[in-house]
Order: sequence, then structure tokens, then C-alpha cells
Amino acid sequence: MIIMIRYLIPITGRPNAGKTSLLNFLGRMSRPVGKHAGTTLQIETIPIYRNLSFVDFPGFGRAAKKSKRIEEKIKNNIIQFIDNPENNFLFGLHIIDASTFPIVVHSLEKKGIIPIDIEMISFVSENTKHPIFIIFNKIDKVKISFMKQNLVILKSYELPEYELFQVSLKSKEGCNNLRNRVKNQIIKELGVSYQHW
Ligand SMILES: Nc1nc2c(ncn2[C@@H]2O[C@H](COP(=O)(O)OP(=O)(O)OP(=O)(O)O)[C@@H](O)[C@H]2O)c(=O)[nH]1
Ligand SMILES: [Mg+2]
Repeated sequence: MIIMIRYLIPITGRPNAGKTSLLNFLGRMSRPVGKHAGTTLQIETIPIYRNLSFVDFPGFGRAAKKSKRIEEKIKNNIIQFIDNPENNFLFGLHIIDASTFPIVVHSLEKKGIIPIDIEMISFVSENTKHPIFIIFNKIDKVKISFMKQNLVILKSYELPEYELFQVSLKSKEGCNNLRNRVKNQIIKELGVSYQHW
């Protein structure tokens, strides 16, 4: 009997960062995206090609629509899923909303709290083989000086190795570069038969 190993690429990030938008772009799909945080509430595994799937996660962290109890449940589900040794993760895609990241980080720093993005990047990295891709999204909404703040803040944290991208899933700036890099990494890990993906 031949057992096909299922490989997964997790897409993580805070509510409303653009996870589903990224999945739609990479997978050429049109899954629902939303103006308000909390559009995706279930962990969804979406087959892309052969035995390869993307995983669309609900946003990790505060979202106005959700109660504290639901938020906790979502958080536990995400942790369990990523921690599960039966899930073979290739590499992670962590998406950050560049138009809010510095503001969120500053308000948390005042309270001495480590930003959820930083915790999430470390956690996903522990459970994936290749360095995580950190993707700053919504660059169409920010000035260059604000974008620099994003980069300075990220660099101020000690993180496992990562690759950095800056994109707008709205204007598509930087998106083809990201797609090519994702594709090349899949081919590197799973073989040339994935070049038609
Ligand atoms: N201006 C701008 N808006 C964007 C960009 N990418 C996504 N959006 C918008 O941001 C909102 C959230 O996008 P989603 O893809 O639903 O975000 P998500 O991370 O899946 O959100 P949840 O499922 O709620 O956690 C939508 O209104 C998108 O149209 C971008 O690059 N620029
Ligand atoms: Mg979503």
C-alpha cells in the first residue's frame, strides 16, 4: 500500500492581516475575505496540487466580533494544529498588516506584552523545516517612513531565521516575486513535478 504524505503550508497572522487574500492569490481562488477581523473562524485545509495543501487559519488575537471564550478556543485550536506531529509542514507564511503593526506593537510594549506576531512566528518556526516567510502586507496603505518603522521593530526582536517580503495584495505590488519564491521553495522541497502548480 502506498501512503501519500500530505504536506501543508500554514498561513498565519493576526485577524484581518490578509491571510485569505494571500491564499486566494497563491492558490488562484476566491474564498471570502472581509473588511472586519474574524472572517475566517475555522482552520481550513485547502488542497492546492497533488498532496500539497495550504492551511488558512482564523486570525490569532483580538477581533471585535469575537467573545473572549471563542477567542481562547480559536487560539487553542491553532496551537494544537501546529503542534500536531502528524501534520507535515513545509514552511510557514506569516502575514503582518504593515499599516497597523507599529501601532499594535507600541501599545503592547507599554504593557510589557510580547506581540502575538512575534510569538506566532517563533512558534510556527519551531514546527516547520525551512525558515518562515514573513510577509508585510498592505504596503499600498503606508508611507516609506512608516514601512521603515515596521522593519526596525521586527529586527528589534530575536527571531529564528526568516525571509522577508513586502507586498500589497490589493495593488499586487511585490506579489509575483513572492509567488515565485513560494513556488521555488515547494519545488526544492518536493521536487520538479511541482513546477506545474
Ligand atoms: N488596502 C489593502 N487592503 C487589503 C490588502 N490585503 C487585504 N486587504 C483587505 O483587508 C481585509 C482583510 O483581508 P482578509 O484576507 O479577509 O484577512 P484575513 O487575515 O483572512 O482576516 P480574518 O480571516 O478575519 O482573520 C479585506 O477587506 C481585504 O480586502 C492590501 O494589500 N491592501
Ligand atoms: Mg481569513
